[in-house]
Amino acid sequence: MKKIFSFLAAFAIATNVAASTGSDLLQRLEKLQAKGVMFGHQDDLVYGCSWKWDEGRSDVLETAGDYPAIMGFDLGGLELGWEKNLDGVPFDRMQKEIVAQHERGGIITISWHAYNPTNDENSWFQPAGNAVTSILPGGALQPKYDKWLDKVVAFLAACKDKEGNVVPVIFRPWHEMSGGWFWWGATACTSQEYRQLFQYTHKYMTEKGCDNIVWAFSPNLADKEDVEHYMQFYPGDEYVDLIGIDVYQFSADNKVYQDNLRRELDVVKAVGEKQKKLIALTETGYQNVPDPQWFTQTLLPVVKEYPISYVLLWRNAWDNPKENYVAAPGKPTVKDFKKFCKDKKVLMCKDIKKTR
Ligand code: BMA
Repeated sequence: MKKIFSFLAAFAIATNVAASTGSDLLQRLEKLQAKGVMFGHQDDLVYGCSWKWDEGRSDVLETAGDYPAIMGFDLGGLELGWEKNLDGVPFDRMQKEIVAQHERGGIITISWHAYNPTNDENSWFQPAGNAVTSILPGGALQPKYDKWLDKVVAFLAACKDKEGNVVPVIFRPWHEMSGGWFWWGATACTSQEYRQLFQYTHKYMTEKGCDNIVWAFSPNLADKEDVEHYMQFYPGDEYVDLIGIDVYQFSADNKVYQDNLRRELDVVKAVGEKQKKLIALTETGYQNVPDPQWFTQTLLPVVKEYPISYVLLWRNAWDNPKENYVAAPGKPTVKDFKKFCKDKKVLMCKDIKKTR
């Protein structure tokens, strides 16, 4: 009898562990992709346009009636041993919300605006010299990079649900590399060095036991996007599970934004089909959304044309009134945003929780 019990217990543990792997999440994402486009919002649970750190609040919940299916968080500052990230979000709170989102049936994506390893300045600081090669094997700061990765591994490993399973996440390191603004971007290192950085990160974290990750690769809007340009930084099929693109609207001309989106998503879709990867609009938005019908008239029509897994809108920043990307109580976009979230094709948290 005792033997049977221990066998059953071992089986239960094995199935629980399996339920939190990256490949399980990937399978779930594939099922969900057939149902619609998941709506995502960065930092949704920790602050909004007019509040910060209150528990249980969300600008999306308060305007559209449900939590986003995808919650985005950022690790920038974790590598330096900070208690709060670059936007003031305490890491222990972030872990709590990652687990809460998982337990309510939602999904998590994590970006990393890592500080510059050569001088601990922010991600946008480009020193003379090459920060990427300095942390790759053979570089003077390589051991420092391993320590950074150890912190990321420990952070993710500590995000456990009630059953003790590590929460699976979509991890999107080294994003927007095709632009020239980050120390890992196109003006700071070669595309080969970039690929090495991504590959090294993947290998190191996998060797350290991180099997809870869906790895995402996401360049940014380019003047002239084509498959060749998009693939320039691609680390390789074995390092990537999901591919995406970050595209923002910068002018009042909605058509320019839609054209940009379509141009990019055409390429992402073609690459996704060829490499057999899920695709997503990994970041988008229009600061302070001046057009009250932007969500249903500008964003939605394009999003509906593509088989994307999710669309992630950037943060309703408490610390920068310009950076408000989704509706919030009192904003002129509330009615339209609610309509967007209720669209049959758009999946919110309650729409996905049963698809495991
Ligand atoms: C950027 C901006 C910054 C922010 C960073 C990390 O795109 O929103 O203000 O610090 O993301 O969230």
